[in-house]
Amino acid sequence: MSTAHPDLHAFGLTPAVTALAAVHPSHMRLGRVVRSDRGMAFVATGETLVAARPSTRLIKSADDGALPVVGDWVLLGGDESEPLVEVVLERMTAIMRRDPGRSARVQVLAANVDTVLVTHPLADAPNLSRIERELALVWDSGAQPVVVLTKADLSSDAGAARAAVEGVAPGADVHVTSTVDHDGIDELQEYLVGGGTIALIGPSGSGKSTLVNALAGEDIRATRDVRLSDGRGRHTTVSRELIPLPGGGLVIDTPGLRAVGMWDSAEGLAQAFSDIEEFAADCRFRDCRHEDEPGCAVRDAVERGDLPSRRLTSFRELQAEIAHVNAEIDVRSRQEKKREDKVQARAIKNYYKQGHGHR
Ligand SMILES: Nc1nc2c(ncn2[C@@H]2O[C@H](COP(=O)(O)OP(=O)(O)OP(=O)(O)O)[C@@H](O)[C@H]2O)c(=O)[nH]1
Ligand SMILES: [Mg+2]
Ligand SMILES: [Zn+2]
Repeated sequence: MSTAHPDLHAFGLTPAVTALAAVHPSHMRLGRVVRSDRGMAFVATGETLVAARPSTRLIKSADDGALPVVGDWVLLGGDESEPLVEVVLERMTAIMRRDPGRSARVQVLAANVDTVLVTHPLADAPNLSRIERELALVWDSGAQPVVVLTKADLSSDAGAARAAVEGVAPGADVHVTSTVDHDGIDELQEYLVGGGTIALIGPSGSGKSTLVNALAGEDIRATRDVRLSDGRGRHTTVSRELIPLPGGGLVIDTPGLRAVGMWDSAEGLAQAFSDIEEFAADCRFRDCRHEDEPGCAVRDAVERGDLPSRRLTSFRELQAEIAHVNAEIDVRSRQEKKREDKVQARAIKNYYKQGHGHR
């Protein structure tokens, strides 16, 4: 059984994690990834911070997206001079998007997060489609999404903006904050009670790092300089990082996301659009696409004014995107299978060429 250092509790250690670690050989050290950078994982063991690479065995056995990411619980082997991540323990939750750099690949943004603060600024009217997309991604991760509308001090009608966002966020709490007036921050502390891990996602400049500082009660993260804050697309935060907070609980601050491509997240979509799913239960056909089928309860709801038509449009767009990515995943796995078959066929051929076999 792997033994855990007592100080790992500050990094969110739970009995469930201890149990997952217990089935592995005891010489390996348990730790949590606080940052992952170009293949190197920085792992808190409770005593110290270890920079470790994934072992060759882990790289070979790991599926797409299974290498260590921030928030992962891992087991370390190797030696002093070359520590290695030997095992990534099964994730309780994983926030995944389509890898913006490689087609038909997944990128895991963070693991083992309990609550995700989907952070959007109120300086302009909230971007509802973007919020819906991020909510689908978070629901799919298994973590609980919460919407945080920031910069209320810059909004002319924060109440109206909040109501609009509530309409696209069934099942998620919506908070309104201002770090200038210190409004709405205390309510967010409740998500840290019990030592949970929260993560912040959202566009660059939405005030994620500023919120982290407000929650910490001290400036532990660099935020964008107000005097320079006009530049678009400049990311102040450049890496995803897990930080234990002085008052308990942990937070993962992330760089602003430019693109949020859906992954294979049909379940998350259904949860993010549970209002549509409820209407759909009354559609005449079980596989109704809510397009031109007769007896469609979803289109009826739109006609009655019970469901905004933009909501149905977003749902369809995200659904189509997920179908597209699934088709790409299929093509890729077929190609990979073909390649594997070829390699195997060649190996068998060589085997016989070398005079083995009974022919
Ligand atoms: N007026 C006002 N400004 C805020 C508020 N919260 C954050 N800001 C400002 O918004 C700017 C961006 O804040 P950051 O916390 O750096 O934003 P971020 O989301 O971490 O950005 P990235 O790290 O680039 O993803 C900074 O100039 C903050 O001072 C707020 O409640 N009100
Ligand atoms: Mg930041
Ligand atoms: Zn229908």
